[in-house]
Amino acid sequence: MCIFCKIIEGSIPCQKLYEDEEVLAFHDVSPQGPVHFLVIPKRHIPHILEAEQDILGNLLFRAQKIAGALGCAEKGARFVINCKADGGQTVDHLHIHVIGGRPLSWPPG
Ligand code: DGP
Repeated sequence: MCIFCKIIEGSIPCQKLYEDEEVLAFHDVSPQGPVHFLVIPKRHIPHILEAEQDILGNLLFRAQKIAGALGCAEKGARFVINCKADGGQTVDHLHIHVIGGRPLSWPPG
């Protein structure tokens, strides 16, 4: 079982921000800014490449709502989905990163 599935089942703790039938959001264990949380599907979908339209919409909509609730509406934030090796994905369970609370540089290295 992957690490995010263990978080979903509760065997690994997380700082939960939001949960419904399909989606879980929690703070990243290694924050890259004052705000850094992850939004994941409860169903194990390894990469964005396998995800269907409805769940992608739900994840992104929830990321948007939580970012606003955490104070990112005025100055914005970075919404990122890493995919496989070239994308820098280290946990093979689809997740959206939302990083905010400070200015971020572009492009990534
Ligand atoms: P990525 O490189 O896109 O696959 O990012 C994976 C992220 O997951 C990384 O920012 C750290 C985070 N992460 C890994 N393990 C855990 C964990 O056990 N708990 C939490 N809250 N975050 C984790």
